[in-house]
Amino acid sequence: MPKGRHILSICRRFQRWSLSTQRWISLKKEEGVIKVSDEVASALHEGRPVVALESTIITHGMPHPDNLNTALDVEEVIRQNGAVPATVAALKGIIHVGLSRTELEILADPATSSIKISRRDFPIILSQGLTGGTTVAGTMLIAHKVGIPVFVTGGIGGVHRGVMNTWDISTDLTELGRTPVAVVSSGVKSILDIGKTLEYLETEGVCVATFGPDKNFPAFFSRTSGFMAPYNIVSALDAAKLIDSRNKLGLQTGTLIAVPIPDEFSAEGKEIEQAIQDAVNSAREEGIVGKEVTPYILNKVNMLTRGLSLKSNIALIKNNARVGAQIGVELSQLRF
Ligand code: PSU
Ligand code: MN
Repeated sequence: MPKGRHILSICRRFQRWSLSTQRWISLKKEEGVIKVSDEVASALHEGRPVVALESTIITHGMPHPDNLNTALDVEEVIRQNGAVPATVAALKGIIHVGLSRTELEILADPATSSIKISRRDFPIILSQGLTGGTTVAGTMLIAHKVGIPVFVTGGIGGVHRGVMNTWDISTDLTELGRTPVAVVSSGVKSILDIGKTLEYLETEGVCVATFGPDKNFPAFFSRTSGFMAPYNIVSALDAAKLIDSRNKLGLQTGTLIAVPIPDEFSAEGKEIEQAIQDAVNSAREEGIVGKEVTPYILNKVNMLTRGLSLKSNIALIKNNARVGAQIGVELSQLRF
């Protein structure tokens, strides 16, 4: 081996050792609080790509048994694309990173009493030994603690319509402002105020890029929202370089990569828009507030569209899982 290459290889080995030591030291602090599965732990240790997944979508976002089937399918897509899936959730007060099939079944079971866990909920979950699904914010926070740089979901929370009266702004946005994890999602649902959500992300200093040739920020069910993201990237390698550059500068902000729903599943139609409008109105009329708002609206939209929205939802998450895994693979090759 030429001398230069030899030195490079030693440097990389040192970098890998130092990263896993740092991770080990920080995980020591959380011993007994966070349990990383053997599969995820060894992938992290060896510098292989790992992709985090949220679980509020399982506990509060989809009906049974679609929630379980989708969770299993999404993990499979990530494996097929060369990464290790790490679904995050809390079971009896222990935060799990990487779940067994039985654990996924428990979470997906409507009979399990599950809390929706965002950043503010962790102290109660831990101190009272509770079970629940982590939101985008909750999952980002844990992913970062254990050293997982990429996280895949369907849609993130955002600024709600009617925010002037309710002040309802998802913690997902502030988490993106303070936690260096890349979130791959299909933008935000138009149950939210998409323009204000993008403004808020700008305020939080989050680098937002659409994935594809168009800067039009996707609106979950539809490929375009009419609101422009500041940037677009066209490949998993570009996404990995974006994340890597952010890390090189030591920025502690998240990155949002917005992947439009595949064309054949997109529903620009009036039907979903009308259902969203009706669901937002009935949430207000019924006095739904706080963390109940998003699950209430998601469920109502699904009922009103007779499952049409659920089908699109499942298709886009699987597509995001494919893209997220490819980004994870590219990133692990850049790092080592
Ligand atoms: N949007 C969806 N599906 C979801 C959620 C949002 O289309 O399942 C979930 C995610 O877990 C997200 C959370 O982090 O809802 C946001 O909730 P809130 O608006 O209460 O912050
Ligand atoms: Mn809220």
